[in-house]
Amino acid sequence: MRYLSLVFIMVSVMVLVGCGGQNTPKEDDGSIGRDTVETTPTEGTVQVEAESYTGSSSEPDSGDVISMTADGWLEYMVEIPRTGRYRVVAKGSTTNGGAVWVEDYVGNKDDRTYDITGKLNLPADVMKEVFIDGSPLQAGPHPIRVHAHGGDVTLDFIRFEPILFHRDTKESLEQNMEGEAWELVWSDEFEEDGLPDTTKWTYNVGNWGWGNNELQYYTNGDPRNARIEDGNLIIEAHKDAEGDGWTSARLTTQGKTSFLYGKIEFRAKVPTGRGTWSAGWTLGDSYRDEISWPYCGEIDILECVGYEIDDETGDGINHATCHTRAYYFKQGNQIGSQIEVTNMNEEYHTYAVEWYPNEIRGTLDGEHYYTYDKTADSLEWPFDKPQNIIINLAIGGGWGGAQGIDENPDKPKYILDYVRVYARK
Ligand SMILES: [Ca+2]
Ligand SMILES: [Ca+2]
Repeated sequence: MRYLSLVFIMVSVMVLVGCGGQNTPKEDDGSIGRDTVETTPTEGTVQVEAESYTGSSSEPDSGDVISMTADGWLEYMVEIPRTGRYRVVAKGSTTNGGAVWVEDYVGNKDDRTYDITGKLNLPADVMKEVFIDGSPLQAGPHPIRVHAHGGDVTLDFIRFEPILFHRDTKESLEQNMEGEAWELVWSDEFEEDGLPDTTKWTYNVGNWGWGNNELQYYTNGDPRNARIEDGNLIIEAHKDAEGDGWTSARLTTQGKTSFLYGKIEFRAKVPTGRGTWSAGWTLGDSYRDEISWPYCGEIDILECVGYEIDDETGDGINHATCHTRAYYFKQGNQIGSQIEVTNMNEEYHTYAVEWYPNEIRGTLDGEHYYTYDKTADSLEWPFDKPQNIIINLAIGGGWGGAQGIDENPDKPKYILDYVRVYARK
């Protein structure tokens, strides 16, 4: 669901900020939730002093803090000890509304700009720690650039604290795709009330913008944002009354089960409302951090934005897209199709792909409307390796927020009856 319109739109966003704190990363399903920061110092934290820069946009002062004007930057080489999701903490201040953001893999061969934090809004005048959660970083050297944005900033340090180490996916299912009939091989029917089944799903947690300047904080096991009710998984976005911004949920099979080939189905209703961005999709199991993408491949199966859905009738549009290194937004050549969907807000529809060894076919309620069949090499066809299933409801971002966000939204609900994977037999 990512990146589609970044080339056209850069939306400046407010991210959630707060006081810093260290926390304990977990090996299993757990990662910290928004309100559950633990205080145990942890292995794997890396702090980079502002004054130890290896490059800069201008000649800064010496001292143990560094000042930059808006659009200034400082460069560092950061050695990340272990692959995982990180909290990124900045200690600094601003006199005029400045923020910082962190660019990863400066000088990468694909000439891309990897924003791995979104804006960290600094406090006025007093030096204080602010942070965002969830930035993906793989073990190894990271040439980073800390950019000032929107005002003058003074920076003391940047710190990377692991909140969840990478887990290998334990089970990979390869589906036979020859034969007439379909046979169910994996599903979640969402039949048992309560939290989602953690033998099937893990949470992606945080508010780093998710590569799209999205607004929401994805929570960890918060039933307000993800719960099973009356046979459905409900992913519900909330706007915090205290002005802390949005929360929502993103569930992935990464770390549990990955899939190679098969028919993947989402039976769902999606929310209306400007700013919502619902998705059911897959991401290559080789994803570790932003430089993995789009080499790892991505298949967007259910993808729709609220401003394309009529608030009255619920009629809207679904988009199916494959992203690969050969065909993606940077070249402006990603391959997708769209289809009109009747009352997608209040009626269930079945959004699916049939993923064969040489072709991916998108269907809506069984009607074929999309084909991706570029298979010349791994840049065109990374789809000979397993993918994880992801379901999420984003708010704002380059595409979802392109026409603004409703001022007084109801709680947008993305309702899934089931997710199923079939093989042929
Ligand atoms: Ca310092
Ligand atoms: Ca169900």
